[in-house]
Amino acid sequence: MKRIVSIQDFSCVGKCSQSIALPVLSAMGLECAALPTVLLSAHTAFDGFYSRELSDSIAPITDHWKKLGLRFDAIYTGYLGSAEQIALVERVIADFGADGALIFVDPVMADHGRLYAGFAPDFPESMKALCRMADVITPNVTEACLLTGETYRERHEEAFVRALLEKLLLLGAKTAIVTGIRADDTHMGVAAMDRAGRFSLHETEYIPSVFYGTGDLFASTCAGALTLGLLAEDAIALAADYVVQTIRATAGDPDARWYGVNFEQTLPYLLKRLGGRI
Ligand code: PXL
Repeated sequence: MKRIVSIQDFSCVGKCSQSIALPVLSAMGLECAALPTVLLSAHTAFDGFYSRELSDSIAPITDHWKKLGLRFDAIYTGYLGSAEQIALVERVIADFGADGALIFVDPVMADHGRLYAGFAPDFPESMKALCRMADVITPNVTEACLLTGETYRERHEEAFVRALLEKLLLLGAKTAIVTGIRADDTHMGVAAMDRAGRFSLHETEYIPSVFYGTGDLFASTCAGALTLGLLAEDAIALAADYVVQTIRATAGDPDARWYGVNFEQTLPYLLKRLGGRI
């Protein structure tokens, strides 16, 4: 059984980060270890949330893992609280990524053209350094623009997407994946490019509503699929389709929570799509 470590915050309420990664990756047949970076009473969409960075715990936890001789097939990073935390996570990657683990970095920091609240303007510079250590990076369009210096825009024709991916690859990853591509009013897309220039674009129906945690759901599923050995083009299609199924289920649920998506209900879809790969 393959083992992946998910490095991101733990929000006690609200579905994002670890509370998506753990169940999704476990359902995909992977052993999922968790390194929580920040502890929040609820994710940042809730007013008045309590938040505490767990930076002091990172080295003691990983030192113990080193003593145990633990190794990981994949290291997956998501939301990190500060530039200091990024530096600590770089150490974890240097320590545990040396023997061929897949390094998957979701540079969570922004959406809809803006940095998330709480991040300093120079945070993208630190995130760039983490991306340089990755095999695979999965920014959304806003994050990709912040990482490459491109100007953010609302519509993304293929030439723009290709140029963005080429610039992202210059950061050093083997495969760059960009999510949240809007070529027109009715589609949402995700595109991947590797260093050999292999390009794939997967489009799904655009459902016009904003749901929290869909980026984390995409990244967790994609990281899991790549760890299981799927090709990038198959991993992005699987993850994007699962997210759309989940948004559809959530949008159709009169009892849906405003703070997250009903990914629990659509896990059977994900498992069916994975078929015998687990
Ligand atoms: O979904 C990304 C994310 C992860 N973790 C926390 C967040 C967010 C997005 O806002 O607030 C705590």
